[in-house]
Amino acid sequence: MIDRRTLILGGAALALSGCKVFDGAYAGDSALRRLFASHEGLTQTAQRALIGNRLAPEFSEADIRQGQRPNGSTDPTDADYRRMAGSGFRDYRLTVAGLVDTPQSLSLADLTALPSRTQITRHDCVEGWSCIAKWQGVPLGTVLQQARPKLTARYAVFHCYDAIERSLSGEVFYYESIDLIDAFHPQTILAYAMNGMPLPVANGAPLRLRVERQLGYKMAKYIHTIELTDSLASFGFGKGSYWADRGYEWYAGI
Ligand SMILES: Nc1nc2c(c(=O)[nH]1)N[C@H]1C(S)=C(S)[C@@H](COP(=O)(O)O)O[C@H]1N2
Ligand SMILES: [Mo]
Repeated sequence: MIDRRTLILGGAALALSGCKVFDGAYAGDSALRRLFASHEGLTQTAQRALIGNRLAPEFSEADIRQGQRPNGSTDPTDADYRRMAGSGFRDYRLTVAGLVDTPQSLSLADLTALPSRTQITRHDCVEGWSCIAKWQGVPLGTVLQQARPKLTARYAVFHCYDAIERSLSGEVFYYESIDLIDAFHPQTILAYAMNGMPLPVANGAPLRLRVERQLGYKMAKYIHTIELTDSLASFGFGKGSYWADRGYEWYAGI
């Protein structure tokens, strides 16, 4: 199972790698990947117990070797989205709804007026590449606190502007979810800036999630609504995550 050597080697590889298309430690077939990201490795509960509430590693400016590689949707075609993007997201509103006492509708100006956090972290995509970038945004916990979650709330579901799939039965818009432990983690932010610039459209403008201890697909881009819920059963095929509903892990811990 997990021997000390694997963990130490994994840690060293993490510290050394920059932004590479293929990174040894997290390549699709590596031992570390299998250990941390598969059913054969650890159950979600054991994984949680192992990593606890630790912080994800943070890096220095010198570790940023290239721009964040855009992946998944990179240019939503939704008409409302296009209109907002055309005017610098002046009319953008983030809705916070569901199991909250005071639902919110926040402009970008509202969000950027809140205390922000900046972190240089490594994004690991399940496809086997990683990138280090600097992210600035408002802690998700701050925004959720303003909405006053009800005691029954257990998950935050993110609804996005991009149709990731189109078929005869209609469009499927990207959706993701995390539990409130991760939602209130200090490094979990709603990012509006990347590498010192406003978040580009390709990377999720105007607002995307950073949940640093999980894989890239958890980090919803193009967020318009955050919905608090006590159950994921009614979202997508029941897992509340576009990719988890299609076979990936819901808890994509790294
Ligand atoms: N709304 C939305 N969020 C998304 C995706 C997407 O297609 N749509 N792709 C996910 C995946 S698989 C990855 S690796 C990251 C990519 O983020 P980036 O484009 O900033 O690199 O966004 C994630 N969040
Ligand atoms: Mo990804």
